[in-house]
Amino acid sequence: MEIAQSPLTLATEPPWSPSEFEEQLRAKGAAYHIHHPFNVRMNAGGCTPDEIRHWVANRFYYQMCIPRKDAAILANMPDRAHRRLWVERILDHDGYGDFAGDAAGGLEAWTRLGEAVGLAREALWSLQGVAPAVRFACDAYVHFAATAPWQEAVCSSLTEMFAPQIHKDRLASWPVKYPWIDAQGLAYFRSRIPLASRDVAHGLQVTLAHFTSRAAQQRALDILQFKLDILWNMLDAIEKARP
Ligand code: AHQ
Repeated sequence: MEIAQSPLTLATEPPWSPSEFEEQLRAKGAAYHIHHPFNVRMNAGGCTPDEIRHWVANRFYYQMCIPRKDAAILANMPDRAHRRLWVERILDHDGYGDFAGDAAGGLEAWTRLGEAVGLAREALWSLQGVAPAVRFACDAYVHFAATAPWQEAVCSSLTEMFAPQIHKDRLASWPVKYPWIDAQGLAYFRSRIPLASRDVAHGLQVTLAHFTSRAAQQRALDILQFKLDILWNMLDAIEKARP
């Protein structure tokens, strides 16, 4: 990842205050995939049923990668207090307890989304039709999470600062634009709104505390851009490979 400004300049500049740093991180929302032409068209009702199924099937690979990515970060976390918070993310996706109802986890909720758009469980879990560039982007995210310092991997999850809005958009538009989709299938999007806010509170606390020099703060912005590029690239690939 290229540092956006010359290292010499950054080395002499004073760090941003925590609130300025957070403001800079949040300004990166301008590159969030909510603005990607495919997402804009999907939210406006411009996707065919086949394109919706294609998006759900491709995004399932990302969803499958999330708990693996989080487990890789957990393994690198030396501090029990952070692990006690981070482990929740894995359970959110893989489920917990008797794995019934909401305890079944996000991968089950996404499977219900698949069934609601006309994708059988077997077809979704077969990962057939996942575009090579989607796999590549998701695998790059898992690899980064497993090999980067845990604080940098935590920082990369902060694209979720912008996620509540994208979920709210879907909950507002899909029932109107895609009435053929059983609204029960949208439960995953609804479940993520409070979870994203909970995750971001922890992720921001780690990020604001860890990246304290101006050069380190620029590194954090570059990490966030890397993850934004992963999400944007996924929609590029999904749009290009669409049925
Ligand atoms: O459903 C999503 C999710 O569980 C996560 C975890 C988080 C991370 O650790 O990187 N990011 C994320 C995201 C989810 N949904 C995406 C969407 O558009 O539905 C957004 C994505 C994110 O903003 O990073």
